[in-house]
Amino acid sequence: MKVKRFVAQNLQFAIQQVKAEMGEDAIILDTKRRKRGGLLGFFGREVVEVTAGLPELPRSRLHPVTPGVPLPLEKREGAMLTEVRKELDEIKKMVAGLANRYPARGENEGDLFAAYHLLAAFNNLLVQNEVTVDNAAELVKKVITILPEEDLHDYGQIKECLEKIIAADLEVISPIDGSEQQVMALVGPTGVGKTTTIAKLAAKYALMQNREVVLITADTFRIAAVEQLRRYAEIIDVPLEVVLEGKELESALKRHRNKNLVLIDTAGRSQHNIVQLSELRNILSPSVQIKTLLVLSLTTKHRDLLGITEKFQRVNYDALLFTKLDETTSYGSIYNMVKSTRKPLTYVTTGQNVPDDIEVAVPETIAKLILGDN
Ligand SMILES: Nc1nc2c(ncn2[C@@H]2O[C@H](COP(=O)(O)OP(=O)(O)OP(=O)(O)O)[C@@H](O)[C@H]2O)c(=O)[nH]1
Ligand SMILES: [Mg+2]
Repeated sequence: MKVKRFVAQNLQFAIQQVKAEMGEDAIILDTKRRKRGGLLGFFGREVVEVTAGLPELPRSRLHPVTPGVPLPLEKREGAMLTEVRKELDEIKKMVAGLANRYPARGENEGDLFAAYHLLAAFNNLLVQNEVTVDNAAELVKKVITILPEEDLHDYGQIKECLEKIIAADLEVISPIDGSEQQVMALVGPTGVGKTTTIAKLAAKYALMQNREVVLITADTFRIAAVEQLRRYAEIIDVPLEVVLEGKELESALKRHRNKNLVLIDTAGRSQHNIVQLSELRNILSPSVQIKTLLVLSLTTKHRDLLGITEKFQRVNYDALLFTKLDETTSYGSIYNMVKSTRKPLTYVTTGQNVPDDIEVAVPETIAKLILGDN
C-alpha cells in the first residue's frame, strides 16, 4: 500500500487533496488535529493531518458480477462501475442521514464527508477483492448501522467491524469430527484438486491421527485417475476400492463399515454436462450417510462459480471446499459463494503439498484476507 500524509486547514480540504492526488480508491488511515506554528505549543494554528493509503490492486481485476448475457469487456466494466456508483450514492445518502439522526450534536459536515470517503474506499476495496457489488454495499451499509458515527471516520474501527460482519456470515463446519464413522465424497469440476485433497485428508487422518481410513474412487473416467489415487493409497498405506456405480459403492461401504473415515473421489464434471452430473448423482445417492463436499478452485471466475454451484445442486452437496488459495490474491469469491449457496465452508487448501497444504477454514482469517490483509 502506498501511504502519504496530507495537512490542511480542515478535514474537507485534506480529503480533497487526498482525492486529487491518490484518487477515489484511497483509504483514510488516520486523521489528527494538531497545532502548527506558534511558540512553545501556544498560539499555533489548528490544522488537520490526514494519512491516506492506496491499496496496490490493479483496477483490471474488477469484473462484472451479475449473471446474464456476456457483454464486451469495456461495456462490462462500465456496467459494473455504474452499479458501484449507484451503491455509493446510497451509502452517501445513509451517511448524510446521520446528521439528521443526531441533530443535537450539530454534526460536523467535514467529519461526515470524511466518513463517506472512508466507507466508499472500503466498498471499492471489497469490490477489487472480488466481493460482488451488492455484497460489498450490503456490508458497508451494515457498518453504518452498527458503528457509532464518531467511529465512522476511524479506519481501524471500520475494518474491525467489517471483519466481524464478514466472519459472522461465514459458517464453517468441520466434517471430520470424532464420530465413529464418517463418509465424505468430493465432487466438482475437472482439475480443481479433488484427488490431491483426498490424499491430504487421508494422510492427515491415517498417519497423524492413526484413524482407519479407506479410499474409494468412482473416477474410472480417466485411466490415470485410478493410478493417481492408488499411488497415494500405497504411500499412505490405506486400502483403495474402485467402484463403477451406486450399488458397488454401497457394497464397498458395507465392507468397510468398521473404518473411521471413508473418502470417496469422483471424476471431474463440467457444470454444463447434465448427463454427467446425473450419473454422479446416481452413484452417490443410494448411500445416505455420505457428506458431499463441492470442491471449488478460487482461481475460477465469479460467473463460472455461480454456474458450478447452481448446476452441482443436482448432486445435493452439503458444504463447500475451496482450493488453490495460494494461486490468487482475491478472496471475495469465498464470501460470495457462501452467501449465494447458503452452504457452510469446510476446508481450504493452499498448495500442492500432501498433506501439509490443507486446513479447516477459519472465518476470521478469511475475513482478513478479503479485506486485503494478504
Ligand atoms: N497451487 C495449488 N495447486 C493445487 C492445489 N490443490 C491441487 N492442486 C493441483 O491441481 C492439479 C489438479 O489436481 P487434482 O487433485 O488431480 O485435481 P482433480 O480435481 O482430482 O482433477 P480431475 O480428477 O481431473 O477432475 C494438480 O497439479 C494439483 O497438484 C492447491 O491448493 N494449490
Ligand atoms: Mg481427480
